[in-house]
Amino acid sequence: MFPCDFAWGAGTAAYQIEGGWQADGKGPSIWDTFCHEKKGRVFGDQNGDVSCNSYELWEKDLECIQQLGLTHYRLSLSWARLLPDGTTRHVNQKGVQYYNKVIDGLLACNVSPMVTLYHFDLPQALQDQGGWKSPGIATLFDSYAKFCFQTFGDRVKLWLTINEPYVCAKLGHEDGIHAPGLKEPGIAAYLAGHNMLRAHAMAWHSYNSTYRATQKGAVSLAINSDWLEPSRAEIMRSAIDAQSKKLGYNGSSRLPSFSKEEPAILGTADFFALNYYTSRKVEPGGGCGKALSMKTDRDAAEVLDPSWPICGVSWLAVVPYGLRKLLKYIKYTCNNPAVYITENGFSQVGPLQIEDVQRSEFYKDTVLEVAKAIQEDGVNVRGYFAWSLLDNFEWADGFSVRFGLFHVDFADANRRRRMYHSGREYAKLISEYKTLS
Ligand code: GBH
Repeated sequence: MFPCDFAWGAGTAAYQIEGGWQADGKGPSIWDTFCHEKKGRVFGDQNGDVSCNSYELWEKDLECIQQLGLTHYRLSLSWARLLPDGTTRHVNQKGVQYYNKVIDGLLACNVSPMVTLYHFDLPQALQDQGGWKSPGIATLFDSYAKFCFQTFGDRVKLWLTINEPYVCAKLGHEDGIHAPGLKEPGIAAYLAGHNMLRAHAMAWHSYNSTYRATQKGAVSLAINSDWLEPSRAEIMRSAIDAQSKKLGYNGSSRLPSFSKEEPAILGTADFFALNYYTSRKVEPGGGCGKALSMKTDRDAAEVLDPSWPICGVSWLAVVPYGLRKLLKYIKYTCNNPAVYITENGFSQVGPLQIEDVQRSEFYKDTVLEVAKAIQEDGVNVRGYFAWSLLDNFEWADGFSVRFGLFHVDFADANRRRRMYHSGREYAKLISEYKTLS
């Protein structure tokens, strides 16, 4: 049913789990600043200063990974831990040692790492120079990426450059609810997103020309997508330009154009990395706003189907079948790529529920949908990564929203990890499907 080399994984991100925000020479990131600078941004004014303390308790995470029987583990590197001011002028050797320890630890247990270079945590020093809005960021990211390929690429074979450029651009630069907290609707997110794609493409080309022959890995970027049905054909540039005209914006197109002089962006994904959480019904309309914004440009309204249960956070309607539909859509619109589902999960809020039966059912249902996508629709799915290995710092929701397969006691100095029922269920699914493949 699943190919025998199918990747069974779980994921995390540096800022969400590591803590050690000032340990051993790490530089500050925009999330350190975002949480510390001002009250009212994050639930309970919490922050990731310590979080799961994976910087010190990494061995505990490895035990969790082994208990689940994972074949793969997705982690992200903290740019500012490796390069405190964001540039290769100064390398923090303690940071290099930390990630070497993690990667070697995984490999020693026969677990393959999938490494994300950027999961929302830009070095503050680079934000001070304009961050993702500044064109020069692409070259700086490329240098960081090359440094990582050079340092870890002998052992890491699956790379993701940037996690969810859309989310990072919109929440960080349009809505202001993620770091760097900018609220510049209709303009900054397009610029930031544009530069993220340029940065990704540069890094892919660097890998392709310098490292691929010897390291033999694959590089992509993680795209978050809901399943939207039915969708209405919409060409991004014409939609944005039409709204500019309607609202009397006379500058040049708010959606930057890619230059022919720069490395091509088309073709810079060796596989499709999909983060899928939820679905929406979509209806025309929503573009009648009076001000420039991505919502106005998009001119579509999202509606929840009342039959879809909401779990934990309000945005998460549980729709496992949407994943299968999306996989099929990707197969036909993207020329049948290899697909890794790099994130998928179910959250809990409120009182602790170690026997999380609903989430266990969710994983069972979802993995079945993936099986059907492979078997009945012929989608080339290569792996599935549950989000997340551990309860962690859930960005603006702080520690109030729990996505882990392991419960983490944030009141305990040792941040005790404890497997949820859903962790047991996922481990069971993995071992059963492994015997069938
Ligand atoms: C992922 O994004 C992130 O990659 C991961 O770090 C995170 O822990 C995980 O989701 C769970 O949230 O607050 O109503 O404006 C998934 C895409 C996009 C889903 C933003 C939630 C916020 C909606 N996310 N969205 S709202």
